[in-house]
Amino acid sequence: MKNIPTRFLSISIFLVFSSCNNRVPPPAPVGPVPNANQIVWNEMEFYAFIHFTTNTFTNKEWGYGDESPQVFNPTALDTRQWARVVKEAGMKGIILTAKHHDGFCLWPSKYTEHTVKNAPWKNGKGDVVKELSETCKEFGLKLGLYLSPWDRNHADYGKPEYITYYRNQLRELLTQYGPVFQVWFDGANGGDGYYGGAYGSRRVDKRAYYDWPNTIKTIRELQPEAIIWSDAGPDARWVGNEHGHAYPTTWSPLLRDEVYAGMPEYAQKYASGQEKGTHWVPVEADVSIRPGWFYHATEDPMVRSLENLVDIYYKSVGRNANLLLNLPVDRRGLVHENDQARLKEMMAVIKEDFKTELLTDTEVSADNVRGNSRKYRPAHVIDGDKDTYWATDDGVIKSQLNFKFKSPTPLNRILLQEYIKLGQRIKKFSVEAKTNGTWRTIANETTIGYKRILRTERVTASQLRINIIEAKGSPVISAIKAYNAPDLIPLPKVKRTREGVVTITIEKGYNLYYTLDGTTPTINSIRYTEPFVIKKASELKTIAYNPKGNKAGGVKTVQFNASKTGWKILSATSGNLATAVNIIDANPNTSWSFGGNENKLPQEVKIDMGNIKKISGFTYLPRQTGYKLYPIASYRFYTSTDGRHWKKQSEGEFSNILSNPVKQIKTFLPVKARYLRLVALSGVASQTVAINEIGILEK
Ligand code: FUL
Repeated sequence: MKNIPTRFLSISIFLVFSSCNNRVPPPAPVGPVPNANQIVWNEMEFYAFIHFTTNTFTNKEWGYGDESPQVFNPTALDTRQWARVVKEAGMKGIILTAKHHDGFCLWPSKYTEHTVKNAPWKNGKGDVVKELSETCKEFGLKLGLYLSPWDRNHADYGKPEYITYYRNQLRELLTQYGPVFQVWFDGANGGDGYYGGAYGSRRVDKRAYYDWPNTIKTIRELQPEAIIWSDAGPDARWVGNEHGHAYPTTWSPLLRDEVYAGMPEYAQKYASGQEKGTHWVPVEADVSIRPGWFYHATEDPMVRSLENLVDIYYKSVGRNANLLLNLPVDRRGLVHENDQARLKEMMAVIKEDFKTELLTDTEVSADNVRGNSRKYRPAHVIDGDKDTYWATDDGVIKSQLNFKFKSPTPLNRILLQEYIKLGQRIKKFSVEAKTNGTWRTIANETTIGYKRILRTERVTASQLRINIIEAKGSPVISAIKAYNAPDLIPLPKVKRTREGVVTITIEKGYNLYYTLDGTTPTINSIRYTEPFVIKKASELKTIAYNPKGNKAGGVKTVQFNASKTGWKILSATSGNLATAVNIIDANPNTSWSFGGNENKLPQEVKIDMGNIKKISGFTYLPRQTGYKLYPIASYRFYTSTDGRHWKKQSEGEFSNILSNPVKQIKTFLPVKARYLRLVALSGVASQTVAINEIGILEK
C-alpha cells in the first residue's frame, strides 16, 4: 500500500464504499447496553450538588437530628443566584439535599414537623424545593433530589413504619415539583442519632431494611425518566470516593446483583465496574468544591485549587464518569464568592483546553471497515455526529485508525468516545504519533466508554494512530478528537517544619511570589528565593509566574498554626510512644496509631505545648494514605494549664470521616491552655485509630 498515491487510494475507497449498499447490519450489542434515560444522563456530563440544611447554621457535616428548625434562617436565599453560577459554568442541572441525615426537610412535608414550616425563614411559609424547581425551569436546568435514607431525627428510624414515612416523602417530592432527573440515595446510614428523643444507636440491615425494589417501583411510576442513583444503581452508581476521581479503567457495566447501597467493600471491589458486569450502571463522581459538603466559614480560604479542580474534571468526565460538583450554599443562602470565582477559573481553563478541535481537517483511514460500507466509514469519528460511528467486521478486534494532518500539528489531549448504545467494548488501546518521520507511542490505556480524555505529552504530529488492541467485541467508535491545551502553570507546593521553616517549591522555569497579609500575591509581592521562618499563626498566599512575568497560575493559600517548637507528647494510653511525635511534626506524610483489640477504645493521648497559649479550637487530620485510614469516629477534647486539672472543651463525632478524610476543625470558646488531651472514644468500625496531625486554633 505504501507506494500508492493517497489520491488514488481515497478514490478507490470511495468506489468500494459507494459500490456496496448501506444495508450492512450494525454490529450486535455486546454485554449490557444503556437505556434511553441513561444515554440522556451520560450526555449531561457535569452538574451541581447543593448541600444545604440546618448543618449550614450549626456548623456540622452530619446533624444529629435534634437541631431546632429555628436555626434555619438564611438571610438572602436566592436560588436564581445558584442557577446563574451553575449555568455560567456550563453545568446541566442541580441536585439538592431535600433532606440530609439530620432529617430536616427543605420543603414543608406534611408528614413531619421537622421542616421549613417551623423555621423563621419566610415565617414558615418558605419551600426551598419549590423555589429551586421553578428556578431550574426558568434557567433550563434539570432538578435532582437527594433524600437521605438515614434519618437521625425520626422516632421510627429502624422500624418498618419509617419506610412508609420515607416513601410518603418521596411521593411528595416526586409529585409536587415537576420533572426530577435524578434521585440520590446515599449509602451512609445507620448509627447514632436523636431519633425523636430516644438518643441512641440504630443499626439497620442495609440490604433488606429499605425494601428498595418496591421504592424503585414507585419512582418508576411517578417519574419514569428519573435516574435512580446509589451504590447499587439501578441506573447510575457511586464512584467509591468523595474526591471526584473515576479510575483509568472504568466500566459502565456492573455486577449489579452483587451490590447493595452502603456495603462496606463497595469502594474496593465494585466501584470501578466490571468487564463482565451484568447491568449498565454508569458512574457518577461526586466531590465538594471545599473540604466539607456543607458550608463552614472556616473553609472560605480552603476552596479547592484551580489545578485540583481541572484535574478532577479530567479524572471524572475524562474517565467515563459524570461529574457532580458540590457548591455548599452559605448562611445567606448563596453560593459563596470564593467558590464562584474558582468555578469560573476552572471553566475558563476547560474551555481553553478544548477550544480548537484538530482532527476535523485530517484525512482519516482505517485498516478495516465493516462490510466496506460508507455507513461505518472511519470519517464518522470526526463528523461531530454522535449517532454515527466507525465499526469493523465482526471478529476484527485488533484494528487501527489513522489521521493524517495537512501539516505537523502540536497536540496534547485526545478525546475518545465509544458508541455506547452497542455496549462498552474496548479493553486496551494505544495512541501513536508520527513526529519527525518516526512513530512513537504516547499513550497505552484500557477502557474508553462514553467518554475518555487523555492528557499526553505535547507532540507535533504529522499523523496520529489509534490502535485497538483488546476488546469485548469489534470496536464501535463514535468520536475521536484532539486538542492542544495550553500549559497550566502549576500550583506552588508549600512545606513547613515543626520549627516553622517554610519552603515553597515549583517545577523549574517559574518564579514564585507570596504575601503574608491576606492580600492576593502578584508579581509585585515578595519574591521567594529561599526558605524563611514563620513562628506565628498566619496565612500564606503564593503564586507562580512564567519567566516573562505575563502569565500566572492559581493562588495557593496555606493556613499556618503557630509553630510547634517545644511541643512534646506527654503520654498515651497505648501505641508506640517513640513514634507518637508524628502527630505534632507538621508532616502530612507521617501518622501514628493507637488502640487496637488488646487496647480497646477509649484511648487517649496528651500533648504538652511547652507554654500557655490562648486557643479556640483544635484540628485533627486523619491518616491520609494507605488502604485503611483508621479514622477516629467520636472524641472528647480537654485542655489544662497544669497537666493535672482538665476541662472538657469539645465532644462529638467526626462526621463522614471515612468517605471524606479531610482535616477536622472543632471550635470552642477561647481558653488558656498548655496541655491538650484527645480521647478517641470510637473508631470507624475498628478499635485501632490513627492520627496524622493534631493542631490548635490560636485566638
Ligand atoms: C455522604 C454523606 O454522608 C455526606 O454527608 C454527603 O452528603 C455525601 C455526598 O455523601 O455519604
